[in-house]
Amino acid sequence: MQSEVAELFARTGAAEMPVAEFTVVVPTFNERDNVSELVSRLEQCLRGKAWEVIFVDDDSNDGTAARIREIARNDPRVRCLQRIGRRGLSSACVEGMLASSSPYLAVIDGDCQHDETVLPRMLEVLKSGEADVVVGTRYAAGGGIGSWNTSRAKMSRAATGLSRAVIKHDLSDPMSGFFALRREVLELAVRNLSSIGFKILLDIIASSPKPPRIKELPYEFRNRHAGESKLDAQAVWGYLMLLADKFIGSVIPARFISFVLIGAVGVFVHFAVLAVLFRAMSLRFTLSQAGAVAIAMTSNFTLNNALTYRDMRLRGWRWVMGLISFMLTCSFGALANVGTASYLFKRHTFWALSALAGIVVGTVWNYAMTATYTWEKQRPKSASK
Ligand SMILES: Nc1nc2c(ncn2[C@@H]2O[C@H](COP(=O)(O)OP(=O)(O)OP(=O)(O)O)[C@@H](O)[C@H]2O)c(=O)[nH]1
Ligand SMILES: [Mg+2]
Repeated sequence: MQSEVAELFARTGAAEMPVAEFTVVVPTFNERDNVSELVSRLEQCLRGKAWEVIFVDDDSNDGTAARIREIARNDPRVRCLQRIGRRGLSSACVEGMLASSSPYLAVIDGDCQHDETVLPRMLEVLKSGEADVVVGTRYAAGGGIGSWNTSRAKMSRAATGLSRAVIKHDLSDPMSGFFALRREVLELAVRNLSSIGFKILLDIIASSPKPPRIKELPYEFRNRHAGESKLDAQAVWGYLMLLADKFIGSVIPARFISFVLIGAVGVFVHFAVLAVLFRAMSLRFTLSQAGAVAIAMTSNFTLNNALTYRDMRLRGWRWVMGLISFMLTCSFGALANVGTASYLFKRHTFWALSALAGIVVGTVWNYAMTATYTWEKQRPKSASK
């Protein structure tokens, strides 16, 4: 096989072309004004090394992909992987790494907040065989969180504490988005990855069948070069979903857990609206109940669209079509719920147990059907902004 490959190289002239041994993967969403700056910084700090950079852009609406291609037309070390109708930092990093063939891989943010000058040392550590994964840490001597305010710092500390529940390593910064690893680490973990949310390093470590050897290198977190942060409340939910998936994902899908929790919030919304319409405004009960159902369904749909299905969020008229399909599906779910509960109750099952069985059947139906007909089928074929 090896001689076959060598023969092919000799015939095609590929042997003369430089081949990357270090791929830097950069997830981007609306980072147009950071792209050239990052490429020139990479070019400076990795000069003399066989490197390449793969930007994985989720169809940004600010022209990020076009800017990357403009650079790539003059620099074969630069590539753009553009994903349509998809969102998600973790899945973007995984797909970027899978699109390369280098033995050594790194992930760095596209906004120049990570200190790219650490990359050559990361590569050295990997090549020396000292570690399988090298993590850029903000929480070791020599590192820092830059100008974060106290609430952001507290949030990061709390999230770091929670991460200890899913990984055994005593890492100072398991939430880091800046790291490098040997390809084998990815290959061993890739089929177990959750690929949910922002925390791909944590996902890789928690998904590795045998704990990788990890070394940490400190760096000082910087301010964004340009553009705006994408870290929001939904990213926090994504993190909780990742932890849930790591804990019980092999039994219950994380999306289902999110769907059920949001369903529970819907019950509160329902009662709050009912109290206002029926008690405070003295409307007829049937009318009040119908109003409460409509508002609770709309709020459930909105929350699921923003949190459970963040990576395939519906917008514009697709949002409206999604809401209609969600309401229709959940109405059938309610029928399945009542039907199951009544059937069991008539057969002398304890009333609370009958009701619980109805709720389980209705919820599973709602989840399974809306996953397909509300989100999968309505998924945008073009940009999701
Ligand atoms: N492909 C892709 N990249 C994303 C997505 N969300 C964020 N990113 C990129 O991931 C990197 C980190 O996102 P940031 O918004 O900078 O998050 P952060 O650094 O934790 O937060 P800040 O400190 O506020 O900037 C940036 O390069 C983003 O452009 C996404 O859904 N898809
Ligand atoms: Mg950032």
